[in-house]
Amino acid sequence: MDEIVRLIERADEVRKTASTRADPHAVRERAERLLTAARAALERLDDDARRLELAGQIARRMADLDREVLIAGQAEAGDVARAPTRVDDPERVPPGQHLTAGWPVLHTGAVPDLEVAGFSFTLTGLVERRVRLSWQELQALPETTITADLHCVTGWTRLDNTWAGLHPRDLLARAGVRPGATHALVTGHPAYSANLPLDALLADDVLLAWSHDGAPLPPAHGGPLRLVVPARYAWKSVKWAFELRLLDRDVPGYWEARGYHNDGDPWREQRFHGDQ
Ligand SMILES: Nc1nc2c(c(=O)[nH]1)N[C@H]1C(S)=C(S)[C@@H](COP(=O)(O)O)O[C@H]1N2
Ligand SMILES: [Mo]
Repeated sequence: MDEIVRLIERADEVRKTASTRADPHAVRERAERLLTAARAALERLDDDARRLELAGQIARRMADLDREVLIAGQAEAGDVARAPTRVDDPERVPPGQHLTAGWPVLHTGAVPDLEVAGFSFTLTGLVERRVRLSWQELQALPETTITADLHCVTGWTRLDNTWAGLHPRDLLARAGVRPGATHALVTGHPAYSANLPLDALLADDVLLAWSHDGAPLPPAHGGPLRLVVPARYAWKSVKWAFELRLLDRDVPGYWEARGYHNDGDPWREQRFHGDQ
């Protein structure tokens, strides 16, 4: 544990030198290596509460490093229409967020190669019937369209995204919700997940989206199918989603188990474990 704290402190010291050094890129890489080592060392920690606390400290710093890169503009996607970068009502933008015209691509691992021909989506857990739907069967369900803002925990917000796809309510109508279901875990390729209370999953503006601004959802952004949860930071919007599991308890997803906030409400700035 001392080793982890030391690695985090060293990463902070390295980052402090960034403004005085000629090569900020090298500084960033060194800090990232130290934090990656700290994250790896977490696996050996038995104390769950302490592990989550340290994971939160690491995740916060990693997101800061990402924010610096994203602000430098390296991740402005070129192949989508520009989103607005001005608002009449400043209240529309959650605290600590800035507007991006492009659409950064963010995920762990590589973009999976998914053909719609072999794609299926499974409803499981506390459902009346476990159901697996092919792409063709999904297309036959009623389509819903929403327009919503997307807020990433690294600090960018993309306004006015129009998504089309399936509302979880219409999917769950096929499987039936068993009494006792209180939470949901949505899983995406290759090994990613996010948790939500069932109420939050069933909110009107949540979607399993297959299109964005009128075009099929690009693979890099989660095509063929991704979850969209506008009222939470974007890490809950699972890309390449293939399973919805209903549960009678809250099971943390990929980032929630690695130091991100369990709820992730951008209006309350619930970014990392330890925030309110
Ligand atoms: N399957 C999967 N979905 C994912 C992620 C991931 O690593 N894997 N990253 C999440 C995070 S942290 C963010 S910010 C958004 C980014 O979505 P975008 O690349 O379309 O902007 O995807 C989320 N969904
Ligand atoms: Mo993210």
